[in-house]
Amino acid sequence: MKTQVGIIGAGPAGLLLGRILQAHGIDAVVVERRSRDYVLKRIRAGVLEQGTVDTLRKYGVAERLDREGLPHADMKLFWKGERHSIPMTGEGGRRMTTYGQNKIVEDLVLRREADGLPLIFDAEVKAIENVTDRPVIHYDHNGEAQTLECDFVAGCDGFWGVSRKHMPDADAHSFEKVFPFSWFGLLAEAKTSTETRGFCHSERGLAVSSSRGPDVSRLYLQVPPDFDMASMSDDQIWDELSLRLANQYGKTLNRGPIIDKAVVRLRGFICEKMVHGRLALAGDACHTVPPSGAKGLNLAVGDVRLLSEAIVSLLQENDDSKLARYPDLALQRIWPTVHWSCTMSDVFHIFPGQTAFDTRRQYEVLNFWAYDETGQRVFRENMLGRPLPQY
Ligand code: RFL
Repeated sequence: MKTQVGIIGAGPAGLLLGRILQAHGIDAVVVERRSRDYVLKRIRAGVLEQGTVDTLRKYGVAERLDREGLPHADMKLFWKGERHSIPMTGEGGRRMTTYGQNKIVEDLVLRREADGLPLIFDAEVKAIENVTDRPVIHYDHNGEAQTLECDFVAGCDGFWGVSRKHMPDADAHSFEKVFPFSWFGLLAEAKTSTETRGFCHSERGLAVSSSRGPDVSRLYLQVPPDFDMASMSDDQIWDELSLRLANQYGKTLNRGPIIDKAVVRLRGFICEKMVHGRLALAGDACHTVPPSGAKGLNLAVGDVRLLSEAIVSLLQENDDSKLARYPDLALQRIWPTVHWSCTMSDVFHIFPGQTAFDTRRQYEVLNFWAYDETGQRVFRENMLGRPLPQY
């Protein structure tokens, strides 16, 4: 098989890239390791920056988002038994919107299928050959080895993908911090009350409560790095969430059946080597943020906006100057955003060996964000997200 752009990975980055290239008349084939069912059901991010919402609107995949997305007027932070609300509307009405990543992925998959464009599930990419000239993607599909010849390859295959391995000296250009804890993510059929929704610093460890719809809650608990999900019953999970999020505030959590559970290790990671010949990386393939900043999906969308422009120039005008600038421009947004996500992690979690002195320092940062005008602005601007650099 032949195409102009081979896209590895049907996450938000790969699917959106396919959609933008389609709008510019460029052919692409998306190759995805997992099954269609798995990809559509995978629960992950849910907090969208305005730039992400605007991008999805611009490319005609925001009809359901406009109907079902929940805008945030504020963000609540809890600590030391007190609750504080930080107004979240920025200049020009910029705001954050809650809408599940699984729904974005579904909207993009259904759109691509309706347009009759190639999207191959259950197809694991094993290697990319001839990256500097005319790349060939080698993948396995239905037990058979297949090839896809391309003019360009976009590695949108997430943190554990194969694309980054084809960047020369990727390790020498990579920077990583692994945090000494994990998040236990839960999806529950339970109404999220506005009173318990927010980010909570607790001496028992972080807890987060957010909403994914009128009757669905998304909840997180800080847990040890080697946490075994089977070690807690659903009642124990709700009891722990209540202890951290509700009891000391005189509130009660709405409980309901837990329909999804996952444990994710927190890490910050950036690979600055994002382009080599006719291969470029985007999204989690070249950076991972701890989920505490709710930024991973938003960063992926920013990368894809920049990369798609570079690919259009390369393939339609034979101009590779934008591709050469893509990493530097994208990193102008990636580094401060990864820094912010790590700062949120530093402030809200209890670290091994943490002293009362360390906890009081965390309170000081929270005081600054909640009560100081400059601190509120710092918090709001970081949560609302950075503008996309322009070529
Ligand atoms: P993805 O979504 O990981 O997609 C990569 C795809 O590539 C496929 N793949 C391969 N396909 C073919 N051959 C191979 N060899 C392949 N290897 C891998 C994978 O199966 C997959 O389908 O990366 P992408 O597109 O870059 O998107 C990134 C986002 O998914 C990620 O940054 C966010 O989910 C991060 N994140 C959050 N981001 C936000 O903006 N807001 C949030 O509120 C938020 N919360 C979260 C999060 C991530 C979490 N976890 C589970 C990591 C909460 C959690 C718990």
